[in-house]
Amino acid sequence: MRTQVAIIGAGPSGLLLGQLLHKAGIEAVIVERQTPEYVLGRIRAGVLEQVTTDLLDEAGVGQRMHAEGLVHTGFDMLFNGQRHRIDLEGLTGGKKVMVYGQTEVTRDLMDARQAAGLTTIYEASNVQVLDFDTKTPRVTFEKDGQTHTIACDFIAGCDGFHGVCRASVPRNAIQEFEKVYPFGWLGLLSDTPPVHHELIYANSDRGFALCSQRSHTRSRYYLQVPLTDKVEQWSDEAFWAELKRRLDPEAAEQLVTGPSIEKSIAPLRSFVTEPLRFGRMFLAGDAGHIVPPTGAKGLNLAATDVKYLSNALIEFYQDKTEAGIDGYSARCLKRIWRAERFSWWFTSIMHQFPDEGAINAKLQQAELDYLMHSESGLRTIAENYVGLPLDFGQA
Ligand code: RFL
Ligand code: PHB
Repeated sequence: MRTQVAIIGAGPSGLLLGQLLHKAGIEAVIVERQTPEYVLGRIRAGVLEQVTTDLLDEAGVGQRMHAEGLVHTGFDMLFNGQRHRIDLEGLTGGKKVMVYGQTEVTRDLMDARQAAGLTTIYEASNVQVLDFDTKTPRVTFEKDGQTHTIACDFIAGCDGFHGVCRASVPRNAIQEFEKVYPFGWLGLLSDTPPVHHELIYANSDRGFALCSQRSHTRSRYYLQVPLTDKVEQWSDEAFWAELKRRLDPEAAEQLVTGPSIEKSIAPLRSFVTEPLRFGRMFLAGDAGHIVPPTGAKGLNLAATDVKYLSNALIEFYQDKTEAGIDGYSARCLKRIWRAERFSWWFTSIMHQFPDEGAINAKLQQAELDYLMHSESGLRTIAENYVGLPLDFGQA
């Protein structure tokens, strides 16, 4: 088989890249190791920046998002027993975010890909990326007991944190920056109305909690838990009881509980790979970087990487210039580090750090109190949360 761009991974990064390239008349094949149902079963991101919703529109898949997604103009921060609203719209000159689940984004992209008759190979095992330091890279994989080869011009590594692309780069050609946090997030999805019409990020002395949502009838909640906790230890009843303890009395009283549809624990990590280009292979999305979910930046960063990459590939094929692919890494990394910094900082002021002593909690309270009473403090949170413009760092 031959194609122009072999995309590894059919998560949001790979699918969006496939769609943007298709719109530009560039051929791509996606190779994914899981089934479509498995990919859709992973409950992850919920908040899309305007840059991301614009990209989904550009890819021609924004219709259902605009019909069913929830536009949010602010969110609440809870600490010291009190809630404070961050007026995103007022503080950023009119910017908003869209609450629309990653599952739905993925489903919309999968449907569009299928409708356009584009090739996605699911359940591919032993995927290998080869010769990406030459002009004739190859991808090999096994399926139905046979080994297949894809010859291509470029490989796009959209295969997430545990993928094969980054792992195939020689160790002396790559630098990795990493911070692992001493806790995880236990997430619960339920068909219950959200406790509040906007998100609540809570710093409590029992640990962080987040009240999010997927629709007016479906809620997503998270609790900070020790890394040693196992999801089996957490009954639904225990989850709801703990969440109530971390909320203010009004929210605790209004919380509607019900059976979980999904429950899982995710570790928290800050991680960046430099560079993101290795000859004719590029890393995009979680394959190249991870942010702790507190700032809701992971999927949004993935979308902007993909936009930069599709622009670079379009320039290569249409304008016969390599300037875009040469600049890909530096262009992405500038934006990535800004989002890494915000996600790390927001995580550090909202969670309990067991090893840092009582002084840490006191300093957090002082910082939060300062931020809530400072116009520039509030603006700092709001402008980072709604996200940077796509052309950030171009001047
Ligand atoms: P994905 O989604 O991990 O997809 C990678 C795909 O590659 C496949 N794959 C392979 N395929 C072939 N061969 C191999 N060897 C392969 N190895 C892996 C995998 O099966 C998979 O299908 O990466 P992608 O596409 O870069 O997307 C990134 C996002 O998923 C991620 O950044 C976000 O989910 C992060 N995130 C959030 N981001 C936001 O922007 N806003 C949020 O509100 C938000 N909340 C979250 C989050 C992530 C979370 N977890 C669980 C880490 C909340 C949570 C709890
Ligand atoms: C979610 O709804 O899953 C979600 C929302 C905001 C975050 C992280 C996750 O910061």
